[in-house]
Amino acid sequence: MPAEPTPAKPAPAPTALTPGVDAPTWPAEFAGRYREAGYWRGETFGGVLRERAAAHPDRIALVDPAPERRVRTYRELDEAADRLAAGFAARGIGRGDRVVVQLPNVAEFVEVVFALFRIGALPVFALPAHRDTEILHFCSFSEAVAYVVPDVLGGFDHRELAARVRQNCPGLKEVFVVGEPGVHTALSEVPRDPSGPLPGPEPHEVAFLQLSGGTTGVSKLIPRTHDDYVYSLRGSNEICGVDAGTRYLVTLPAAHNFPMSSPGWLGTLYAGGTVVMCPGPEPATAFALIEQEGITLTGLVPPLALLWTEAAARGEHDLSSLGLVLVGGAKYSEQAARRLEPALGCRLMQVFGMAEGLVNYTRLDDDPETVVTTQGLPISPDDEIRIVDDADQDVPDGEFGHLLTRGPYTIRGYWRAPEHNGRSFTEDGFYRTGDIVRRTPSGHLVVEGRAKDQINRGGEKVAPEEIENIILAHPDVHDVSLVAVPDDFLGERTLAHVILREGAEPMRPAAVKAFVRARGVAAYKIPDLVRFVDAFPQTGVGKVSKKGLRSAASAPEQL
Ligand code: OOB
Repeated sequence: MPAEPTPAKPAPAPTALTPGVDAPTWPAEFAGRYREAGYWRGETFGGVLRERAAAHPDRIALVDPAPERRVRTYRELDEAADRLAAGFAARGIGRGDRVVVQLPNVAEFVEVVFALFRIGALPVFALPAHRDTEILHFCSFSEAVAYVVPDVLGGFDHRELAARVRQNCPGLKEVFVVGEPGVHTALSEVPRDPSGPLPGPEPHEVAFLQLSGGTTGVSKLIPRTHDDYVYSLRGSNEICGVDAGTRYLVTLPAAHNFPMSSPGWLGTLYAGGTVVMCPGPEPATAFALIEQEGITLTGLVPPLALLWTEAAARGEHDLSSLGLVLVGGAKYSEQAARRLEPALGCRLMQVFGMAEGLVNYTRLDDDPETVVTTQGLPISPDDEIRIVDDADQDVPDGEFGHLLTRGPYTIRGYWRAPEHNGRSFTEDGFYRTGDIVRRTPSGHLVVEGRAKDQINRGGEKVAPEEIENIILAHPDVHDVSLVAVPDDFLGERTLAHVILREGAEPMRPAAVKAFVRARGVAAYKIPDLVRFVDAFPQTGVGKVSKKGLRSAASAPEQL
C-alpha cells in the first residue's frame, strides 16, 4: 500500500515580537512553579470564550443598553469575534500586531478585543479621555498597525483625532470607526466571512498592552500574558464570589484594569455571567440600569462611591439586586467606607490593585472593621510581598515601607523599556510599586501614601513630569512644578506652580490650562489650579522641593 503523504506542517505564524526582549518574562524556574501550582493552566482568552459558548450558547454574555438595548448570547459573541477576527486578518492584521483600541463602554469594545485575541494581535488599551499626545505616543511606541475609535463621544470627534495621528504615524495602516466612519473604515464594513481557523496565540504569549499610570514623561506599556491575566481573573472570581449568576455593571471605563479584571467584565465572562455596559458612571444612569438589569456587582473609584452613597439616600431606585460593590483605584477614606454598606444596602470590598499585576482585596468573611480600615490581602498565596526602607532592607513587622512585589500575575518588566525596568524592578524581579504601605498582623495591607512621583486624582493617575514638560514648552514659562493638593472629593487635585520668564507679560491661570488643553491631553491631566511664583523651595541639595510646594499649597493663608 502506498504510504500516505505526510501532511505539510503549517509554517509557524510570523510574529513581530521577540519574546523576552519586547516584554521581559518570568524566569523558567518561576514559570514552571506557577504552572505546577495550577495558576497557569494554558488557557487563552479566545479559547475561554469558545469553551463558554460551547457549554452554554444561549446564556446572555453582554448587554449594551444604549441607545437601544442590544443583547449578545455567548454563541453570538463567540461568532461575532470569529467573523471580525477573519475580517481584521483580511485587512492585514496578524499575530503579534498591535492595535490601539479607544472605545467607550459599548458592545463593540468586547467584540473587537476578542477578535484581536483570536488572531493573537495585541490590543493597546487607551482610555476614551486620551487625546493627541497620548494616542500618538501609544501608536508610535507600540508600532500599532491599526486604531479603533468611536465616531463622536461627548462632543469630541475621534475621527479627526485619528486623522491627525495617522499623519504623524506612518505605520498606522487602518483606522476603524464604530459609527459613521468619515474618511476612515466603518467597523461594520469590515468583511465578516470566516476564512477558516486562525493560528491563535499561545497561552504564555503577551495578550495585550495595558497602560501604566506613569511617573515619567510618558506612560509605559504593560505586557500581560494570557496565562497570568486569566489566573488573576480566576483568583478574583473566587474571592468575590463571581459565578454564572453574576450580572456585572461596567461603570468605570472598560479599558482600565480594574473594571476589566477585578473581577470586571473579563472575570464575569470567564465565569459565564452577564456583563452590562454602563454608558456613564453618574448615579442617574447607573442606578436605573442596576434596577432594570438586576445588577449584582460593580466596581467604583472613591469619588464615585461617595456620589453613589449620597444619591442612594434619596431612595429613588430599587438597588436591592446589588450584592457587592468594590471600591479602589485610590485611597478610600475610612469615614466614607463606613457609610457605603448602609446606604447602598450591599457589601463593600476594598481593592488595591495595579495594572502591573498585584491585586489585593478585603475578603467577604473579613470583620467589618478590617473592610473599612484596610486595602486587603493579595489574590495569590504566591504573591510575594516585601515592605522595605529606602535601602531595600525589610522594615520590622507593622511598620511603613515601600511595597515591592513579585508573583504569578505581576509583570517582570515594561514593554521595550530596559532602562526604566532597571529602576522599577529589583535585580531579583520584584516590582517597585511606589506605594508606601504597612501590614497588619492578619496580613492585610494598609496604603499610607506614595513615594512615586504620581498624582492620584480620584483613581485617575497623572505623571507630573508629563504635564510639566508640556507647560515648559510655553515661551513665557521659565520653570514649572506640578504637585498634589488634598481635595475632599477627589482625594487629590493638581496644582501647577509656574515661574514666568523675566520680562514676560503677566499670565492668567486659565491661559496655562488652555495651553495644556491645546496640546491635546486627557482633560483629567489639565492642572486644576495654577499659581505663579518667583522661585521654588529647594531641598538641601538644591533640587526643587515638591514637599515644600505641597505644604506651602495647603497652608490656609495661601489658598
Ligand atoms: C488601579 O490600577 P492603576 O494601574 O491605575 O494604578 C495603580 C496605583 C497603585 O500603585 C496605587 O498607587 C493606587 O493606584 N491605588 C490605590 C488603591 N488602588 C490603587 N491607592 C490606595 N488605595 C487603593 N485601594 O488603580 C487598579 C487596578 C486594579 C484594581 C484596582 C485598581
